[in-house]
Amino acid sequence: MEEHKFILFLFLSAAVLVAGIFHFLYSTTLNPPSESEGLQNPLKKRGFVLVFMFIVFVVLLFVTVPKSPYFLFSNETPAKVVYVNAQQFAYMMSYKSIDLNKPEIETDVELPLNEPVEFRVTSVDVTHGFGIYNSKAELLIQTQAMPGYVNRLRWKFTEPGKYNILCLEFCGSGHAVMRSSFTVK
Ligand SMILES: [Cu+2]
Repeated sequence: MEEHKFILFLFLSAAVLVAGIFHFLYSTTLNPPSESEGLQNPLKKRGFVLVFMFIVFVVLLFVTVPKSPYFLFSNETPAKVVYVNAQQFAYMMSYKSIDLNKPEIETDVELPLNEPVEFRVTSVDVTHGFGIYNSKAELLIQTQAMPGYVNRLRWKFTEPGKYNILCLEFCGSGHAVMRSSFTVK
């Protein structure tokens, strides 16, 4: 919850900042500086705004990138690995790498509680999404399922129960019904 509030605060701050920048640019456009001032230093104020925006951007980058899912549990060994092949309009899941010629699909995937698990997600046709939702229908983590790439997604489930997987990329006529689930025990 705390993190949600922090993210909301971050978004609101960014919105206020952007509004302020727009207001500044708008007001300077309405009231251009006198000619002599303009000739002496035509871009000084806007240059300052650009530098300021660049600094804000770099600071936000440094604050948010370490929190991105790519580094989640990167120094831990996953207790279980699940291979996921997305395909219009379903997910194949297995504890072993999936051989498309004779796939061995797990119909009831079970994952351990409070231990890091890893999903290795790819697609066999078009780009799909792979979003994991808890029992309250809150999105916990997500990645894309892309043909030709394997995206690794690590997570530690702290509540037992059923989790739903939904596609988050519009992938065709059956997109809305593309879903799966697994259990955490
Ligand atoms: Cu889809």
